[in-house]
Amino acid sequence: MIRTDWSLAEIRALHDLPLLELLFRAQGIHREHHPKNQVQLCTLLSVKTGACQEDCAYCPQSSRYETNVEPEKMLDVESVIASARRAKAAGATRFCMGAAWREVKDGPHFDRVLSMVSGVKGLGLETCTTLGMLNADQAKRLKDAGLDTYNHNIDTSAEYYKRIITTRSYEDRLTTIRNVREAGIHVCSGGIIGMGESIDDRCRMLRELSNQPEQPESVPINALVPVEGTPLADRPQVDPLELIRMIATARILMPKAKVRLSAGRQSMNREAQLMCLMAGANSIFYGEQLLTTPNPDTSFDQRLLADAGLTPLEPVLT
Ligand code: SAM
Ligand code: DTB
Ligand code: SF4
Repeated sequence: MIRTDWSLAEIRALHDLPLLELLFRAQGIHREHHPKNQVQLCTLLSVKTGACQEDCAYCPQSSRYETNVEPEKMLDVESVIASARRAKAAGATRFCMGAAWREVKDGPHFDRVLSMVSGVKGLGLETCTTLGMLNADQAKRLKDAGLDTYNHNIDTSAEYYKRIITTRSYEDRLTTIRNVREAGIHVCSGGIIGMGESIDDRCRMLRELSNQPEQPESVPINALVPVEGTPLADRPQVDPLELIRMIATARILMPKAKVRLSAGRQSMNREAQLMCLMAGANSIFYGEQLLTTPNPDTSFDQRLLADAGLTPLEPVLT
């Protein structure tokens, strides 16, 4: 039932369907595989901000660009658990911790992340981390600490990737994803639209994700948040209809995955956000901040859910 042999032409044909046809098909598949009228609330926290050596062109945390992100020392375990407790009290069921690292290095910082994971898990929240590249042993240690999911995006197509990041390869990314998979951790992998890539690049990215031997459990679709000082600062805002098409196509290709309406909601109206949910998105980021950029207020999202008759999804712990 789950196909992992999609061709670019097939994906492009889905992507380019008349929008209402695409939405209709995506919503049908969504209803077969996911509870209706539910949305998962996920809160993000940057546990180590800025001063990153990498050159990811979209990222305000790279030390190579002059942005308004102030590098910060890594947070301590107690303050992360306190944030997670607040997120839970506000209604989140998943807590994602991010670090501005190229890769995980063994040592006290990684040990601290492991304690953060166990602590957050202990609150009854789903845990997710995004820490850069990971080897097999590190993946296993995260699993043992109670990690449910690891986020590592492929970001775009293999071809366009080289225009966005030069300091680590597409193949490196796929290796990390394999290490995560082999450790028995759920894979969260997706990408960004609005970086100047073509529609075929977007479809190639979806082909890479959906043709993995085991499709990712979680697929974040981000609209670029253009940040002053980064090479992509002047990119125009993504047209929400393009984001809706991406989400719907991802939903059809990966029926069981949680497709996540991720960065970029701040510049979208409520109707567009609801269309993303109708297209098959399962979750939103919930809380005033993503990692370093703003996200809608929790009160805005609570209203959105209430007005649309949506309920927050209950946590599923592995
Ligand atoms: N440093 C780790 C890494 O790069 O793997 C983890 C954190 S990194 C910020 C996680 C993901 O956030 C990136 O792969 C990218 O897809 C997304 N991201 C970063 N900056 C973004 C932006 N300005 N707009 C949209 N998505 C962004
Ligand atoms: C993902 O795909 N999107 C999130 C999460 N994974 C870690 C990050 C979005 C970051 C947006 C820019 C910022 O706030 O720094
Ligand atoms: Fe560093 Fe991650 Fe930002 Fe790239 S995306 S510059 S690796 S924090």
